Amino acid sequence: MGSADDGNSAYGHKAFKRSKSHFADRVTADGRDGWPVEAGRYRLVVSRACPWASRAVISRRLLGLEDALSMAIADPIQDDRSWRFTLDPDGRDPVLGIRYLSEAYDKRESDYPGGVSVPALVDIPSGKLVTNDYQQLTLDLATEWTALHREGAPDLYPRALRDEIDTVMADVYEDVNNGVYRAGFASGQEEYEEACAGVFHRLDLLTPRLARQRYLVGDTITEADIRLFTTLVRFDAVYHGHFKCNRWKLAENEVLWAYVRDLYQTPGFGDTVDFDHIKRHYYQVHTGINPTGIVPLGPDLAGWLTPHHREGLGGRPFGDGTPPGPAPTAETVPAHHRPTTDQGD
Ligand SMILES: N[C@@H](CCC(=O)N[C@@H](CS)C(=O)NCC(=O)O)C(=O)O
Repeated sequence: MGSADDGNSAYGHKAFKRSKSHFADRVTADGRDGWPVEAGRYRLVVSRACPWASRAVISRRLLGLEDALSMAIADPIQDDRSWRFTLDPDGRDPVLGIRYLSEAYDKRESDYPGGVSVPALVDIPSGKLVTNDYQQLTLDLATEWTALHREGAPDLYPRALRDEIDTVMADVYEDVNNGVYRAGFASGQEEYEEACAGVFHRLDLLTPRLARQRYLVGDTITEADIRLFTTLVRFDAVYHGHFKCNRWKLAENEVLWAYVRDLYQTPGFGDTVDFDHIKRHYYQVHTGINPTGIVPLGPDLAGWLTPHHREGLGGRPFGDGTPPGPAPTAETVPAHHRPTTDQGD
């Protein structure tokens, strides 16, 4: 698979190192890289298992870009040709007409030798990959795609708060988003201990901050919350066990557990989360660290829907905007892949 976080290749005897996105063209309002923002032109290819792709999935929902930017959901289990569209009829993405995401990479650069990763933005007319730069992708959805945002879309990267958002995100990336991977794929005790300690050190620092304020920066949801959420929502399901980040479970930290439940219950966050894809991907694909491929039954998901009582902290989730409507029917996460209420839904 030659992947960035693939359990079989990413951790040899060297420290885990995340490979850089190779294609970093940007889709912008002025089209300066040759890729102008245009409704219906691009396809966002994701795996619901992947935390980096999930950032884009959430941003797209919050900003109401579903009609303008369609989405392909890959099978959570890659094969030796990487991400594939085996969830679709005939195993082909119905819009791009391809069976493997690598076909879009190859169209962009023939015999592309690097890893194939999600999220990926693909130009529908040419079938070519435009970018797999997940760090820039969500910032561009927030700031370059504004002409196509829904009415009431929040400002996820407000100009006045960018320095603070960038600072928080840099620490969260290093210690938390990527820290869990460094712990999980560590090939030595010392490397593991350093990464695992870093994860909890950062979470310990974030806890008093999030005890005082509802969101990470300012009083509304921003890009910083999206990036922390995508790791926290996976924490007890995969990082605690599979990646050995087990000083405590998120559900044992009253503040962070309430924070992540608050976001989970906010339209555009929890409705993108597929716990089945998350668990099967990590436990079945990383055979280097889970050779049996056995997927654990727990944890119990019912807690995700319990009251979080964070409204008392103030804050306006969408600022002057409004929450997004429900996810398009075709993109609804199956009921047995998410927590359900006792009444059934
Ligand atoms: N590789 C990307 C980050 C995105 C990423 O690592 N995605 C993972 C899934 S969570 C992926 O697609 N890995 C390739 C694979 O597993 O085949 C980068 O660092 O620029």
